[in-house]
Amino acid sequence: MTKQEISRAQRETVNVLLEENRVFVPSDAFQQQAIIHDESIYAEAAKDREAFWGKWAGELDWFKKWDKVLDWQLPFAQWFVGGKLNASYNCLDRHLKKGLGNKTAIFWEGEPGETKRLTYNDIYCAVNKLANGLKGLGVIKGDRVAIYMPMIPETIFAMLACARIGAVHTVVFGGFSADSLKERIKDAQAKFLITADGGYRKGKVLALKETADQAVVECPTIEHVLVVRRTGQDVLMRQGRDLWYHELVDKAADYCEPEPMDAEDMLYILYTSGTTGKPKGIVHTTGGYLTGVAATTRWVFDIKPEDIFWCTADVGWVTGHSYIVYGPMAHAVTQVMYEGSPDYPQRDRFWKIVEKYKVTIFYTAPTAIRTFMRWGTQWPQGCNLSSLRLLGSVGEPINPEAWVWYHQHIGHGQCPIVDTWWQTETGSILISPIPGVTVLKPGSATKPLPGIEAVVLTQEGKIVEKGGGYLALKSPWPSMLRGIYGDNERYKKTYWSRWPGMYFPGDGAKIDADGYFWLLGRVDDIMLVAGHNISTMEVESALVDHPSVAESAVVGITDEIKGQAIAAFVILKEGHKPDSQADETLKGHVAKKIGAIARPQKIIFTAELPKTRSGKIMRRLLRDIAEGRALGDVTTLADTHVIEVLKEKYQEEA
Ligand code: 6R9
Repeated sequence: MTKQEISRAQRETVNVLLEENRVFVPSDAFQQQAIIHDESIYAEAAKDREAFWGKWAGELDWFKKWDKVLDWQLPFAQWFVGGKLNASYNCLDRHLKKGLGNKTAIFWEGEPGETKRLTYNDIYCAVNKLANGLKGLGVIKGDRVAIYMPMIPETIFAMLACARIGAVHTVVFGGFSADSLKERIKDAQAKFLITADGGYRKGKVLALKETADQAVVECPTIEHVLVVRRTGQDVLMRQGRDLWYHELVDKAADYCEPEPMDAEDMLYILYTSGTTGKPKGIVHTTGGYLTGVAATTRWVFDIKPEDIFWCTADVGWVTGHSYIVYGPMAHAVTQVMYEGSPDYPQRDRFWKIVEKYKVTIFYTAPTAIRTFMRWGTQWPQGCNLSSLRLLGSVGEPINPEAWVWYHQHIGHGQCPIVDTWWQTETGSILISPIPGVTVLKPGSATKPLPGIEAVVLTQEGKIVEKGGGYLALKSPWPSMLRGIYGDNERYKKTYWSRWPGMYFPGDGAKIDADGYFWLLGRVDDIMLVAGHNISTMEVESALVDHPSVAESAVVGITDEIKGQAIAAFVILKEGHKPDSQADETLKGHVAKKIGAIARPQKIIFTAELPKTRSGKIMRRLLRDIAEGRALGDVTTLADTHVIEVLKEKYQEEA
């Protein structure tokens, strides 16, 4: 469905339908100013996909143009074969050459409240010096450098400095444990580690260097540890191995020639969030990845030179890589970077930041939106959010209830919301609205972007025209992963073995009569209750639809009669009591919304849910708890305390 298909007369009814969670038409004003404002881009891409991607690759600066757009030896793709470029050059040098050196790149705010404004010139200088410093320590093209840092500008400098000299960065989220860090350093055989003395989170000081030390003792490949002074806390510096960042860059020369990288040279390895099993080192290369993130930054976020963009993700997550560092910086965007948590010192910190910097485009995760809903509207209401013109969501399916709340209370009923589906593996957004073109449906990521061929398949691999099934991608795209680091077999088996020639992302999806995609979460999470497939996400969405529920996580537990029964972990909104009446009400509510088959057998009220740092619920752990098993891998869990509390609670109620 396109805007053109909805007549003006219809449009009024259509906007009323928003109440019923149906559709939202982009306003004429938004459409007129949008970079992409007509749908011909889809047809152009479909007509000749390679030419189309070639055109978007051409928006980057290349030292040498490619000879061939795509070499596809299923499942191994090479994009822009023979082309040479450098990611740091594309994010910095080329802007300076156009006279944008004094443009603000980053408004940074530390959790305790200090601020920094960094221009593209500032970042260019910092990156060049660090690049020279790293070179001086013996880092060469192809070496892996691990980065374990808080959300401070030096994290971006470190990534771009690696890119400048052709070293491969592997960023490990600063909240991960010593074990997670160790596992990733070992898998990547990293020679260098860049970290900080500490960082701030929820008013506390994290002991990053101490954790890094514990990890590095067991990592013989690490030659040097570079330490940024952030908090000034005491840290132990091991002689010969550890160096202060500021001492290294102070001595370094001002200019470092960017390494001409082959389009297919590795840019980074990023370990997936690991909601299931052992983390995989996802490999991204230079030319295709940059093309994908740069193009989607324009299409989806409609970013223009005067925008103030804020992506709240951590840099240690793929969203931070693609939509803080490489996508926005390739376009000389001005953005906000915030170090800490949304409730420090109060629950309006995010809105205070939006107000202060006049953020125009805001990109966050459903888990955060549901938390804001739970905290209540008084927090955003107390701030001026009128600068916002576009909102985004990523990380999980956004339930219609949260979508509408986000639209009304953050987007003052005006901002389109782009629900962006993608993965660490896909590198850039693949299914999403283009806000000046697409009619939105709350809860749907809408349609595959131009140049992306997504389908919904049955288990047997037949295309589903309308209905539920498995999401798959029919053809390669530039920013796709090039493999799992050091494990081609696992790459083939995980992503390419389900149906011939198709990429399987592991997600379930529904397609509706308008060809809109509704993501249903990981297929591992789909429950089989008395012979019916029920997605955890649908039951969660039904629960959150009830006015008393803030958030929920649903899992299937073994049931002798039905095969699986449904257990729901529920967080109530403030002011609601978790009693037996609430229990009955909610069970009845789900039965009414979806059908008796989906009625939860058990509801467990809780104050928190176990999540990864990027906000995904770790259902695997909830299943373990609900079935009384020993807990599996918890290294990617954000807060291990949550699990202990939940276990006690479940045992109490069982
Ligand atoms: C970017 C990111 C990927 C998985 C993905 C899917 C879920 C992400 C979503 C979404 C529904 C969206 N996911 N965005 N589900 N709607 N808009 O999250 O990467 O951490 O690798 O996770 O997240 O299940 O397969 P990553």
